[in-house]
Amino acid sequence: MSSVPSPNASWHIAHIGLGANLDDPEQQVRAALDELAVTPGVTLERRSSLYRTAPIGYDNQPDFINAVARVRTTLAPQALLDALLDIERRHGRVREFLNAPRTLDLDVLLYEDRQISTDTLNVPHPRAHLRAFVLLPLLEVSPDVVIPGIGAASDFLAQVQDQAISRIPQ
Ligand code: PH2
Ligand code: MG
Ligand code: MG
Repeated sequence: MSSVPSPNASWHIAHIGLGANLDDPEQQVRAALDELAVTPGVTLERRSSLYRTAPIGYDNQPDFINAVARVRTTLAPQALLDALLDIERRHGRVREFLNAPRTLDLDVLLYEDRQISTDTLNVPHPRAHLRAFVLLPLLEVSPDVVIPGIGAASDFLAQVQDQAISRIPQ
């Protein structure tokens, strides 16, 4: 459940990664961005373009559609994740195996400059800097963003150049 912000709650910048590769993935991602925009305690600041990307980790599955959203939120990191999991469930997300095809995956990539490690949440996302499908849309919404404990996101672009990704024109 996402909570309603109190009048004096403070706002935090977070970056959310979106991914889908089943059941009209473009529509899944576009709809999820709209749902994020009306989530209580969340304001959508910027949405990246959509990108078509080759699957990483488990090859034998359809290409993905990926995007990144920059939000302002009054939700604490775990409450934000819970709100994202609610949206995933509404999109019929089923967890079959690690890196399996999915109707929708929403990840907290960054939450301010915080480093968080709990049973349910690892922020920054541990592989964000290794994946073109994260870095390109992330840099589109926040060109100067720094991944805490890792470095400037733009410094890692050269290392993901071999990963297939193409921006979908609006
Ligand atoms: N997500 C994964 C594993 N592999 N590959 C692409 N292209 N896009 C994804 O969103 C993705 C992936 C695990 O969350
Ligand atoms: Mg996820
Ligand atoms: Mg993921």
